[in-house]
Amino acid sequence: MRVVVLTGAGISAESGVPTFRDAGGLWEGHRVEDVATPEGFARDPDTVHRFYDARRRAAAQAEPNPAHLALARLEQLLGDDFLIVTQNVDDLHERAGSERVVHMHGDLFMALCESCGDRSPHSADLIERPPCPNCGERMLRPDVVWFGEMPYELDRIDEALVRCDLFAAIGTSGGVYPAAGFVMVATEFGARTIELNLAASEITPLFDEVRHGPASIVVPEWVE
Ligand code: BV8
Repeated sequence: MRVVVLTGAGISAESGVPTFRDAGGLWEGHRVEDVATPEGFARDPDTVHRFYDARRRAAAQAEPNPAHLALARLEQLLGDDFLIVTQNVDDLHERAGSERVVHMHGDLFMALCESCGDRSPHSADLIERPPCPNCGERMLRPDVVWFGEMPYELDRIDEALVRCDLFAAIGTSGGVYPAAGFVMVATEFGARTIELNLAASEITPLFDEVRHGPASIVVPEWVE
């Protein structure tokens, strides 16, 4: 049984990491779409650094919840037949023990150098413009995928979607593509699909089965 699980901000909500919808899509009065874009970063890098520095600090304080831990148990059972594709940029899946995790929208704890392209682990604030460990230039940005940028590892994700027998989406509003379209790819190639979410999402109608409730309850129940 090959299983692919797509996670969104809702799986980390009970760990105290705010979702995009909870913030009402705003940050310091800026629309997230304006802050999480290359144009927003070019226009006002300090605001964007403040946005990500604050989220990195919050994520570092958070702890994995029973939903993250249940998925780590499922990976123990299924091994290479299991894959998490997360839209989240926190590291709670890894801290729960998951190893087979694709961060398609990047990782708060990695920095990308705009000068030499080097990607390196980075957990401190970037607003002070620390030097790139590779080229020394002070051109580091958060290694996250902004709107209009190409998500990471789409080929690997596509291959897993085409081959899987079961596709689950957990804690995502299904408003951002190409992630929101993964359920259609899995369905097209014969997988069964299930959505585990607090409430109906934009893609609920596309799933074979839907279970509503907080992830820390419905995910362990589903895994057991
Ligand atoms: C791309 C990283 C080219 C940074 C993020 C028109 C039509 C279709 C597409 C587009 C279009 N116009 C533009 C596009 C493309 C665009 C897009 O989709 N725009 C949207 C706004 C329409 N997409 C892109 O630009 C992507 N790149 O398209 O490249 C391309 C072309 C073809 C093929 C490949 C590539 C790149 C998008 C990535 C943007 N970066 N994040 C950061 O984190 O700051 S997006 C960010 O928001 C997340 O990563 C996530 O993807 C998205 C939505 O967030 P969710 O995780 O779903 O969270 P949300 O708050 O929305 O919802 C929470 C859910 O949890 C809710 O349903 C709630 O009910 C539930 N919940 C809450 N509490 C709980 C819970 N569930 C369970 N338990 C709980 N306790």
